[in-house]
Amino acid sequence: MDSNKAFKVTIFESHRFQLQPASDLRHWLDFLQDDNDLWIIEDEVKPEPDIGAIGKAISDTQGPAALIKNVRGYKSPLAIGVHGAPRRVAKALGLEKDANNDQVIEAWSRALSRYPVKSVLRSDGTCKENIVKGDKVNLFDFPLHRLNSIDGSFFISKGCLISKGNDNDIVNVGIYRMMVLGKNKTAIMMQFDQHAARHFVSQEEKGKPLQISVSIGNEPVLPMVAGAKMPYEWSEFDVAGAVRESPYELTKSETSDLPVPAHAEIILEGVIEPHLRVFEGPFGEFPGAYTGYFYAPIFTVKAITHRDNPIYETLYIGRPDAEHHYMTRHSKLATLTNELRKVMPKITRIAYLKPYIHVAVIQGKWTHTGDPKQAINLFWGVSLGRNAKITVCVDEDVNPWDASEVMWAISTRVSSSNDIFIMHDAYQSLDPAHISGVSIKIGIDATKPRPPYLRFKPVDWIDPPKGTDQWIAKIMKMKKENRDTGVELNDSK
Ligand SMILES: Cc1cc2nc3c(=O)[nH]c(=O)nc-3n(C[C@H](O)[C@H](O)[C@H](O)COP(=O)(O)O)c2cc1C
Ligand SMILES: [Mn+2]
Repeated sequence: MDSNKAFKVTIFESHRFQLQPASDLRHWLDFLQDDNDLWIIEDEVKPEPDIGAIGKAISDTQGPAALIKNVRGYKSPLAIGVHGAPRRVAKALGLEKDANNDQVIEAWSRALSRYPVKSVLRSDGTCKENIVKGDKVNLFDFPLHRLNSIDGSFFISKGCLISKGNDNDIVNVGIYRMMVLGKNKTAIMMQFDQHAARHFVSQEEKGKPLQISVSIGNEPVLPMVAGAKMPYEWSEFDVAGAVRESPYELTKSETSDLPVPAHAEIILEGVIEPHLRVFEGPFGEFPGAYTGYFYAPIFTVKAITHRDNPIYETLYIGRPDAEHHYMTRHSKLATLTNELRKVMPKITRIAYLKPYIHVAVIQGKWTHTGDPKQAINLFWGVSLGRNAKITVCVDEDVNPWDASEVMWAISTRVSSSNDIFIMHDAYQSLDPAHISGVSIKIGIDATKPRPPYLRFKPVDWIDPPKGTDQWIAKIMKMKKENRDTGVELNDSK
């Protein structure tokens, strides 16, 4: 690992790591190497199908992260699988490698309660070691590839997109797939309710382009935050600072005022043009199927800055569970739990069953028979609740992370068809069962039956007052005798 020596900055011992998170990707790879969790591939690797196949193999086996030093036809090394195993996600949070799901979520909850740890703006940054502008911009300088064989072009899959709509907006960071259209152009697929999409639409309505920067090759916390959903008013940089318990170091972009991670491997800068769209796709997505075409806006890259010998980072996306499921499931659950508990404090835990993200389980200290249904409807209405197609509610004696316990609850506590309900016309543009972008959600109340305790009797139907029939007969008789009663009687009687 000769040239890799150049990457070495400091080596942390595991116990110190909790105090000093990795400052950049190289630093993190060094730590993984020392922890026997990095696979350095010296042999030449073909961009296709090897990069995708290596990423898929790491996700399937929860193997080590890979640093591929020699991609055929390219100069830059490539990292894949950095978040491709649960133990690396735990380590990136400064936890023990065998931390369980509840411990990881607890760590996220503590981190979110520390928000904000304000980022700091430096005048310099290693991401500026090389600055390429204008005609010299060439995305093909980096080892682009298709992860899956029917992908419509090369996709940049692990870029953290930084944007700010109006002046008073916060700086947002989110992960968005970018389909390469040429040496300085990509399409960007943004589902309409995403924060970057809001920024874009706010500018497009004024006929203005949206300035963006995209950070590729980051220390491991930022992608976990950028791929989850934080409140709109929060900056993901200040969340990453809260997770790391140290301010995120940023520096200014070359072509705009947007801040970017000072020690990222590669930064792409440019604009998303207003009122311009292109067909984007197909792309092998996280449910394990290709999405068709989207009509997506276009990113024109005006400048690229990068470190010397930049490491291009990517991840494998495909049939679950893959790297991005490991990377974001806990951060997503921590924010979802926060959102739901604000309305329903009786919710105790929220979990995903394998395959992660598609099946969610909400555990609660329910007191009213309608509580679980309300919780499921809430879940469907908040940020990334839409990702789960099936949502199950369970009681406190069921471990929501254990599929067999959840199945037991379903088979013994679902008491009638009322306990299984469907929301039609749900938004989920990536559901392969509903390529139109209109999906369904299935809710299952697998909790013990409880009385609707606010009523004194289960059902209180209103009976007609005593004697009503006799008065009806009287009126009918008057009608028959053609006497004007001032009352229209129902002809069918
Ligand atoms: C690897 C990966 C790729 C993603 N690609 C997209 C994408 O192409 N379009 C999209 O709308 N969301 C995509 N997401 C989901 C968003 O990153 C996620 O919903 C996030 O909350 C968006 O953040 P924001 O709303 O703060 O911008 C992706 C997530 C990951 C982890
Ligand atoms: Mn956001």
